[in-house]
Amino acid sequence: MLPDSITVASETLEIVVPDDLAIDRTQHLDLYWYMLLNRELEERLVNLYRQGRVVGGVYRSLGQEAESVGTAYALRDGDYLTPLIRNLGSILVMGVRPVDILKQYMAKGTGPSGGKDLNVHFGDLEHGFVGPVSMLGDMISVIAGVALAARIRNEDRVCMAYIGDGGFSTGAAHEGWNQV
Ligand SMILES: Cc1ncc(C[n+]2csc(CCOP(=O)(O)OP(=O)(O)O)c2C)c(N)n1
Repeated sequence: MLPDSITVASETLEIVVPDDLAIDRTQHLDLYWYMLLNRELEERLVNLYRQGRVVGGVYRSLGQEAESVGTAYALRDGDYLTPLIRNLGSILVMGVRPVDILKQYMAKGTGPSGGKDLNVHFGDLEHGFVGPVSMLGDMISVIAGVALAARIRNEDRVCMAYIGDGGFSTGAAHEGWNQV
């Protein structure tokens, strides 16, 4: 459960969660379960990488699991997200199976991209997961396009992309913000 207050630089701040935003015990456990799954799966991927069984790299989200899991968990059916390399937790929440993620990282022909691409570079639109391309920043424009399509069709959808400070500094990301 959330604490009632936190202390920052010797100042105590009260935490107030409006009733309609509060999450119940089952949801807390769900969130914790996904964060644990995120961590455990990444640990296994790192071990497989050390054994030379992962093609490409494993980008860790150690200590950042809550960011991926919490944001994806807040989406509804029909919303879309596009992850970055450290957002394995998000696609787990969207319903992608761990076994498919393992096959993808190991470039198996039976994996989601048929062994043609690596790590989180695959998509699953049925689960609201728009597959990312490698170029940092480019997915901001892509997700802006997905949001624009929803607006034109009068569909009530949240469309979410993740970005790091490196990606943030690309021209494509700024072109993307300006489309929204
Ligand atoms: C345009 C572009 N340049 C370089 C890369 C190689 N690359 C992949 S991840 C990465 C680091 C990304 O940093 P940041 O956006 O800050 O995300 P963080 O690592 O902090 O999660 C780089 C340079 C790339 N994919 N695209």
